[in-house]
Amino acid sequence: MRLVPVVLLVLVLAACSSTPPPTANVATGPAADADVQIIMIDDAFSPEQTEVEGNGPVTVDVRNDGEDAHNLVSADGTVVTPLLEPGDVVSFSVPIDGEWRFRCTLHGGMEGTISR
Ligand SMILES: [Cu+2]
Repeated sequence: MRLVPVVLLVLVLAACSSTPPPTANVATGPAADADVQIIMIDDAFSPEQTEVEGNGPVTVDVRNDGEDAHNLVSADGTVVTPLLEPGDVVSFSVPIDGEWRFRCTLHGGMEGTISR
């Protein structure tokens, strides 16, 4: 009978560990001195591949220079931008260790990576 509370505790801990990763804070407008600048065109990211140095979170500016709306969603789920209309800019910072992949969910093949 004494095992019951222990089993319940394990179940609660297991439930807590399945929470999704935190989403990066996406702000409207450019960040001061962003580490990486990504331009959206129709339909691609420019540059598609960026390499960064150093440690710590990487600040990223994303600007839509195309005529269509685009978004940026990271493969790891940390960043989901709103739909960017032409001329819109957003910025965010993400921890990057290895290859950080992202894409536009509206246009197949519109993809990119930031790696370190
Ligand atoms: Cu797009």
